[in-house]
Amino acid sequence: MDYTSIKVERRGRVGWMTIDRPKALNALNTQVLTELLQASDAFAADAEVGAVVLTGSERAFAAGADIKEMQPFGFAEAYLSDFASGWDRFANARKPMIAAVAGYALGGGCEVAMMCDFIIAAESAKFGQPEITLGVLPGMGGTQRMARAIGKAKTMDLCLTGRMMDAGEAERSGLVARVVPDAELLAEAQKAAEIIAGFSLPAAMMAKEAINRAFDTTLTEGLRAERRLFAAAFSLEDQKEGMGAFVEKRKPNFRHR
Ligand code: CO8
Repeated sequence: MDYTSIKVERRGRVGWMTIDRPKALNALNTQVLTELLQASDAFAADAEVGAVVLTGSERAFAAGADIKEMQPFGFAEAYLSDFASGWDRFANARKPMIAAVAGYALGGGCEVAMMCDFIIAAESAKFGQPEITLGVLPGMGGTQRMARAIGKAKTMDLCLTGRMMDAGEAERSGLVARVVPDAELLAEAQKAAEIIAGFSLPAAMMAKEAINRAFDTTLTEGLRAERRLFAAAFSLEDQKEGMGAFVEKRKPNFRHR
């Protein structure tokens, strides 16, 4: 597939997707979604890829869903377009995925960053759910993922006032895993992704699956799920290799990397 709205490349064992609509501050239209799904599927199928990074530009990760595309919609178009279900598919990618955010991550942009497993933010990053200023509300999971990530108080604040949160506040509130200087963002994301990609891929995917259970089930069920996955990990060759290497005081060489 020829990509026109994103850039796709592999840097070692890390798959990179860069949203590339500079004139619209990387607004997320149907084409961006289609291409991200295509790239994500390709990385899922590529045994050489152990982790994925999603990023935008220095000015904007993404300034939201494309307002110009949505503006003429009535209820029927919004309902039938089923735009959100494509994003659900994107969010369900199974390999670890990091969002590297500089500049604006607003509305759908913030929501897509939250679909990733964790966010590394540049100091310039600004997060917000400004849909209220457009007469609507978040529609790609913002009210749900943000409330789970940072709690009710700040989610209500951001969604009801439409204000933006800078990188420091985002880190303090737990939305963001790390904040780094802008010039170091991409290198930091690559480094983190390389570390993940160096481990056993099934173990990393199982850890991701277990953590995600925390967001949609009870503690008892979540603990059960974790225990089952933990026991299953002992059927992996990589468990033999990882624990064997520790005992033998050498570096592990995971087979399923
Ligand atoms: N959609 C379309 N175009 C956009 C968007 C957007 N979200 N954001 C910016 N652009 C365009 C501008 O229209 C402008 O284009 P042009 O040059 O042709 O006029 C260009 O990008 C540059 O933008 P600005 O001139 O506005 O740049 P500024 O530096 O002055 O301002 C801001 C930057 C503050 C980021 C400003 O652009 C802004 O407020 N953008 C909109 C932010 C926003 O409201 N985002 C939420 C959108 S709604 C949403 O995401 C809902 C998600 C749920 C969808 C669910 C579907 C099922």
